[in-house]
Amino acid sequence: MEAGLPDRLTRRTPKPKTGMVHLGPGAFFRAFQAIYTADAMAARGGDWGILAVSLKSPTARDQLGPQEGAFTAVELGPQGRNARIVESVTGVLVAPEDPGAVIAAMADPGVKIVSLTITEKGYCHEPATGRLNRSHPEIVHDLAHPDLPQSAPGFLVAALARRRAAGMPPFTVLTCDNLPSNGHLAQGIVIDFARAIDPDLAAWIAAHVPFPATMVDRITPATTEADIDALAQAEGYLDPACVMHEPFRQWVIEDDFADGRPAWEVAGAQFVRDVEAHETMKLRCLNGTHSALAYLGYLAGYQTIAETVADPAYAALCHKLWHDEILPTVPRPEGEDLAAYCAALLDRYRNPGIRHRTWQIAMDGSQKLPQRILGTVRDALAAGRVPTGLCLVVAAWMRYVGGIDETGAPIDVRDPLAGALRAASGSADTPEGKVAALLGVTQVFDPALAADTRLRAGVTDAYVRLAGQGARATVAEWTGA
Ligand code: CS2
Repeated sequence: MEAGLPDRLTRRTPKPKTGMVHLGPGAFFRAFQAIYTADAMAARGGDWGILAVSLKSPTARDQLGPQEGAFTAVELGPQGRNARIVESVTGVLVAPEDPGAVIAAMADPGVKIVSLTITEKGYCHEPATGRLNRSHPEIVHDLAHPDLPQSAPGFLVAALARRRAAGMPPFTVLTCDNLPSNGHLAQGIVIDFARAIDPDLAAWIAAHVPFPATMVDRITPATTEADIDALAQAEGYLDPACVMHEPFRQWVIEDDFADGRPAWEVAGAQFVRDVEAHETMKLRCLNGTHSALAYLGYLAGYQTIAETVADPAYAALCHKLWHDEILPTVPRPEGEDLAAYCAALLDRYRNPGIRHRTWQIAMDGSQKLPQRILGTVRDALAAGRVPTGLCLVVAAWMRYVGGIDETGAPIDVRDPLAGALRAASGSADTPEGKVAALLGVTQVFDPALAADTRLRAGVTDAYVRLAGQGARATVAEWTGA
């Protein structure tokens, strides 16, 4: 050890046997599924250790590997912090280093579940339609080289093909990303991919592989160097794999598994027959306003969600969006009180311990807008209402992807379509022209919605206001705050 540097966190308990492979071992997975699984195994046992697979970078392996999968989860509540060590992860593979090892791990008979937190873009789908994007570069590659995949659909199909060929039962595919009907969406993508290489395999997947839907919820900002330093100060060890999260967690799961599952219910997971209503509530109420605060907050110069909602105009924005535009489109899930749900959301956003950057949430808007904002817009228009607040959010996203902020500084736009969006925005000089060009991006806006003159007029009007007076004044004007 170098003088002054604390020792690295070390594993304290023996590794459990691996029963799950997880694709996408980022902060959210660690703060969520890894904890639920650790709690389930602590209460009920079971061989449900998780082999984590990073599809892109070696970061997760470099963080978790030297700690044999152990990491610290720090709960940050209004009352203070509470750290615990989580030991449900058994190892980390880096897929590009050895795709064959990943397929072999997924095809291991001890593995009953393959779970995913790969973010929206990891599904390689068309956000506007939910179908596999056959011209996505990774899909083009994987269809040409099915044994050396790069994408999540490619790995799932390769491993399922291996199991089928060996006469083994399939695993359950458990998607834990913020997408509508996420199980159904993942199933459609996997089957589309399989059909392109082997129609019999596609039929076997359709008949035998469960894809339960889930709703996942826990606010988990990206870990920063400052978080790692603060943990080292507080606990006396170094843990670059640590995660910071809010106290709240909610996991709603459709109980449809091929070959067993951890007793996640002991940790509070809700097993229900119909997840859809929960998912719609969460995507539209939470993620919808999160994205609203991200774009409108970022443009106004706010760094974090807590900072943004400390401005009364932005708290009023959330209330008005929920009450006037979002809740009228949301069916009440069993056991939920929608007004209480939204009130609790604002408290969660206000949590001073959580530094969730507007820039982080603004990322990948092209993949997020359809299910967070545009579905609500479509339902409101169909009911004869023009959702002017959500039109303002769409306009703020358009300003954001234009790439220049209100002070004239460049915005670091992270989005798989960043180049195309920037080009669309730059293709016209007037607000009308820019809005029309961006509404023409069919990966995001389905053509029927984009052609709605009420939407076009609402977004254009909001864009003019944003460009003329800035985001803060426009939000204050809209809310009357
Ligand atoms: C956020 C979500 O980054 C984002 O886009 O809206 O990650 C959000 O924090 C989670 O869905 C909360 O469960």
